Parts: sequence; structure tokens; C-alpha cells
Amino acid sequence: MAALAQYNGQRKPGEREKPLAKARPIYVLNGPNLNLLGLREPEIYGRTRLSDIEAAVVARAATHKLDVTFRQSNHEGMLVDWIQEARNEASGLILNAGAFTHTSVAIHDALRALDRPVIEVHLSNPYARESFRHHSYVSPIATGVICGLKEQGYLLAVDALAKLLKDANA
Ligand code: CA2
Repeated sequence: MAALAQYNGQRKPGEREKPLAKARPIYVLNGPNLNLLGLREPEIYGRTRLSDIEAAVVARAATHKLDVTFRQSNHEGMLVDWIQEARNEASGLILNAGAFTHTSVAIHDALRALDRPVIEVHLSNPYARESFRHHSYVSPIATGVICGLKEQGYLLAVDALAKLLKDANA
């Protein structure tokens, strides 16, 4: 009977609770030139620095008890490597692939292999801009897309991802 109780996950008197496995962080990946945020073109991208967005995202994720891995790269292959890493290390992905959104079949293919919820984020609204920004290689793979809301879009993406992960684990 004792063995059965253990099998059912019940603790015996005096037995210590096993620590819960730590939840995987959400990955927030940022593409080329986003390191320049707040330094140029504030009328399009806002005045907030990427480091400020990171701090706000970490704080918002903490309200959902989620950890964050926040990164930026100007290199397509680096982003592909991180998306591949996310397959084992992340619970979900928020991706602003920058200009690679409109060009990268490699990022598209890496996302296809990622069996995790993906929220595509853009600070600006690409559909209100040049026609070359109207196509996204990310959108067909994304669970959801948020654009045009500047840095607030990242925080809405955290909330959306938290809800998707909660519902998936319910
Ligand atoms: O609106 C977005 O978040 C974009 O992903 C930003 C990309 C652009 O290529 C996409 O079409 C839309 C560009 C990021 C460049 O960020 C800069 C920030 C300050 C100064 C210059 C570039």
C-alpha cells in the first residue's frame, strides 16, 4: 500500500517535498538594428532603448512567474541558432526579427521546427509602411502577431504568451 501511495505522488509522513522542476524561460529574440532603438528614428520606433524594453519585459513576465531570456543579434545565423536552442530551452518565443522578418527563409524554417507558441512583435506597423515590409516570413508560423504599438507590444506579447502557456498546462 505504501508503494502505491508513493506511486500516486503522495508523500509519506516526514518525507520532504521534492522541489518542482523549474519552468523554462520565455525567449525574447530581437533582430538586426534593434540595438539602435532610442538612438535614431524615434518617430517610427519610439524613444525607448532596447535595454528599457528588456527591463519592462522581465518585470511583466515576473507578474506571471515567468523567467525571460532576452537577446538581440544583427546576424541571421545567430537568430537561427537561438530559435533552435529554444526547442529545448524555452517555453515560448516572442520574436521581433527586424528586417529579417521580410527576407529570411532560414528563420521561417527554424520556426517551423519549433514546437512552442510564437508571438511575432513589431514596434512599428509594417503594413502602414513601404510595400517591402508587407510580407512576413514569420507570420505564417506565429501563434499571434502584434504590431504598431511600440514597446507596449512586447508587454502584450508577454501577457498573451503567459495565457497560452497557462491554458496549455491546465
Ligand atoms: O517595427 C519593427 O519592430 C520592425 O521589426 C523594425 C525593423 C524593420 O525592418 C521592420 O520592418 C519592422 C527595423 C529595426 C531597426 O531599428 C532601428 C531603430 C533605430 C534606428 C534605426 C533602426
